[in-house]
Amino acid sequence: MAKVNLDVAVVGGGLGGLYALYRLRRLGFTTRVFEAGSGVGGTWFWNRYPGARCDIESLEYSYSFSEELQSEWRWPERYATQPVILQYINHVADRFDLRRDVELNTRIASAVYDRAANRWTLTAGDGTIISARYCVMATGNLSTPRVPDFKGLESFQGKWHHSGLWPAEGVDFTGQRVGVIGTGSTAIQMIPLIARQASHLYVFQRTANFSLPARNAAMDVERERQHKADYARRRDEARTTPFGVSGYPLPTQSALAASPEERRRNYERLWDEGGTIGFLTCYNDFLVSEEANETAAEFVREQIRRTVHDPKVAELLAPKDHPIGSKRLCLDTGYYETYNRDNVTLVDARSAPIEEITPRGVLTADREYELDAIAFATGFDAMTGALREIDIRVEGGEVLAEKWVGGPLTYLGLMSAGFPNLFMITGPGSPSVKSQMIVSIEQHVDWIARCLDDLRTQGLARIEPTADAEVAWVAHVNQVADSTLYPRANSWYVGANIPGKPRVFMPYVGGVGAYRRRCDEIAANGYEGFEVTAEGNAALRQRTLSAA
Ligand code: N01
Repeated sequence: MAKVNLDVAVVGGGLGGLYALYRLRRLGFTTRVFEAGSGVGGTWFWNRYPGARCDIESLEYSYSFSEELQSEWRWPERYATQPVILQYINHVADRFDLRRDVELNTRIASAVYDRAANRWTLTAGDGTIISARYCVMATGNLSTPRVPDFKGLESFQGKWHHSGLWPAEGVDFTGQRVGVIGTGSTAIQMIPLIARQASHLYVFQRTANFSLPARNAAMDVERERQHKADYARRRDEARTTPFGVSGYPLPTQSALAASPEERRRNYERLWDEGGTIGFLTCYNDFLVSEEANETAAEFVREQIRRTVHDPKVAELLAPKDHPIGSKRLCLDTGYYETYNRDNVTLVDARSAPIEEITPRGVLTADREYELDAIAFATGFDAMTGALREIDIRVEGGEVLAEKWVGGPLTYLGLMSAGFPNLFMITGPGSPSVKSQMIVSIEQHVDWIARCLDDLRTQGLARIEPTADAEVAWVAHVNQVADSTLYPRANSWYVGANIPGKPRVFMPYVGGVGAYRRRCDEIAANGYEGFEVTAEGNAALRQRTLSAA
């Protein structure tokens, strides 16, 4: 049984874990990454379904930590595909010599903290035991795929796949009758491509989602040149914006203060430009006032009605049960147009729900659909799923999954009280999924790196949030969310897609800029809200940690 001794164990070899390794190794901490997959890439390793691509422009959705990397890497399209992003991540792993400290095919099953020894012991599925002073969970927000508990799935005689565990060799649907279950971001990307291959495609829609056109295109070389020439300023700007994307500052104008003509012109311009962030930041009341929000929602419904020829299908596709943007806004290429094809049928799985999977296909309350293949685009146990799957506990103390039974409790989405030296990258309670993920990943890793460095410099060895600071932060996260329209939607942001999951709004929606400032202030104020202790008899030697 292999035993590994480290300063820092990082769980997860995606964008977060790799950057953590890069930063911590440069600070001289012995660090290793443990990754369940057979390759690096995390989300971009697993989600290989047709049409998978980023919905944030690649010039933004990329690491900023290396000037050479960001200026030299060429993105072929405005929005990179999954294979290109995976290639980029592999390039980063090679370029910064990260692979020698990445253990692939290693799924961490448990992480147990021993207070007396001040060490975490991680156990992998293959029996490897890792002892580390610090543990960084870079396990991702959307890394626990979820296939609904449909009766009869095992009896299905065709092939089925979940988008988040898609076969690396791809799936050929040529000439097949295919069912796609779900109409979230993933389904909206895969449907147009599967429709081109399948003899017939049935889309099982329970809830219609708002989707905006991507207007993807080959990278405009001049635009790329200008963006890169201005990279330093743009990256700085991104860090101060609500969603972590440059060019989209905090909006100041109210939609209700604009005239209907002015609003329409604005929405048309944004629709023609493509992308989601323009809509999300077009007016300061877009995500807080139902009336303001409805002006944009109705504009998008009109575009759907204009695009889809069959008025009944258009009406089914036009979302009416949640404010636009309160669920993840989807981005598509030819999604609504796909419903004009003769070989595509939209099945209303709201009025006639799926009852079971049969050997021949899908049985709804209405009828049976005979299928050769099913693609589950049914989402993930988001934000907490991956952490709850690992048995994280303190010897003789708390178990994280039990502590979070009523919803995740964290301070800043970085740590949870009672679990010393355990960090999360983009954990619940941080902007995470409500931001450009790489901006948030870099911010969390930089914060953790600075914290570990400060601890080491000052002879300290243990940090954990106080229960009071955590309670106050969780209250703040809820209060900010409650002042918006976000909680109105049955989204995975509130865990609504997992039966029995407590309904708690998980990401922090106060904005990337405001959040970063708070994290920096907290560190600068001697890690306010954290308890830090020296090695040895912690209770007697409690000290204040000051930021370097
Ligand atoms: O998952 P989802 P996703 N019967 O949870 C339906 C990110 N992402 O994989 O809404 C019938 O959004 C469910 O219906 P309902 C992005 O953050 C990013 O699409 O629960 N239907 C819904 O339609 C995104 O938000 C990119 O009524 C059932 C769908 O399945 C997140 O991943 C690309 C059902 C699940 O939608 C997750 O998106 C793709 C049932 N029993 C995804 N159970 C980028 O571009 C579930 N559904 C970066």
